[in-house]
Amino acid sequence: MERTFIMLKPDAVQRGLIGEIISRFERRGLKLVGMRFMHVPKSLAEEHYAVHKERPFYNGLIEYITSGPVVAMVWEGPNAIAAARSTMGATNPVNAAPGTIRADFGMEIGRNLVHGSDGNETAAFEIGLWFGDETPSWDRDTDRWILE
Ligand code: IDP
Ligand code: MG
Repeated sequence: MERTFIMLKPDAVQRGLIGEIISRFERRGLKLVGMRFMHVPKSLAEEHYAVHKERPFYNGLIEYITSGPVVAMVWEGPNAIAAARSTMGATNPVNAAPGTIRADFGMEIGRNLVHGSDGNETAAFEIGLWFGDETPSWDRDTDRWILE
């Protein structure tokens, strides 16, 4: 089983798309194991996006992520990282496949609605950073109809 960190960014919250976006992960079969609605302190945003520190878009990215509340989540499933990223679509909405979150709701890379961990190491780092060990395991009764 794999876990991934997913965040609905401030544009998703402001546009009233929380339920719409969460339902896409939920109905696919990923299992929710952590959830927080919160304003992101600047220090947390900077740690989360530390890998992008030297990029020209970094300051704008920190401003964007701290500009309003977000929904931070952890989702679990086999290949959860790749499954979540394919549901999200490419980083730039203009290149995202139709039917993905970023294509269906986004126009520009700087307002792409959702974050998802991009690998095992980043998932572990991000889950620890945002949730510590507060991600409960639970048995889902429908698992046998979703997972072989
Ligand atoms: P990802 O979110 O698909 O993993 P990354 O390359 O890790 O994409 O970039 C992190 C975030 O930084 C993007 O989701 C987007 O919000 C922002 N970003 C990336 N490139 C640009 C850019 O060229 N202009 C503005 N924002 C950008
Ligand atoms: Mg990334």
